[in-house]
Amino acid sequence: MYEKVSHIGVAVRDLEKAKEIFRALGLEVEGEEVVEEQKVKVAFIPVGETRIELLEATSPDSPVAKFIEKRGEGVHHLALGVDSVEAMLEKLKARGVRLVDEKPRKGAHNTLIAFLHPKSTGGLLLELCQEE
Ligand code: CMX
Repeated sequence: MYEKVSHIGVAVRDLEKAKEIFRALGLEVEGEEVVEEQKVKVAFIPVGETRIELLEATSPDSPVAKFIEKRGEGVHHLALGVDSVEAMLEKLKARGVRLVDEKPRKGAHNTLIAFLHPKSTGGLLLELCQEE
């Protein structure tokens, strides 16, 4: 089942600059990590039980680099926490939802993740996220 809004992904050109902006707003930045599989460097900003995830591309063919090139910096995706990504993918596939990932992949901070295609979710990139 869906449990919560896990995080909101925000695409940034420069992670260091973005961290300073959020620190100036009085927020704590933590948990920096490179997620090789997604070609991003991330840092997390906890706000209650939800986090803002800052995303900087680590290569020009990263989905985040392509996104910024096309749309500029800003909100990139919404991640919904689920108890099982695999089970949710099965359910959504059966309902005809277009999946980016047919199988769970490794996300930041020991999570399993999978993306749903924005073309079948009203233009919003949705991520399913399971804490391991
Ligand atoms: N939100 C909404 N729409 C998006 C989008 C996003 N973040 N990224 C791309 N799109 C749209 C594009 O605008 C485009 O729409 P139009 O055809 O109307 O112009 C369409 O999706 C196709 O985009 P594209 O630039 O041609 O890119 P691709 O088809 O190569 O890839 C997508 C699109 C969503 C499949 C790809 O970006 C993807 O696999 N994303 C999931 C992985 C990801 O984003 N990882 C980084 C974050 C990792 C993390 O949180 O750890």
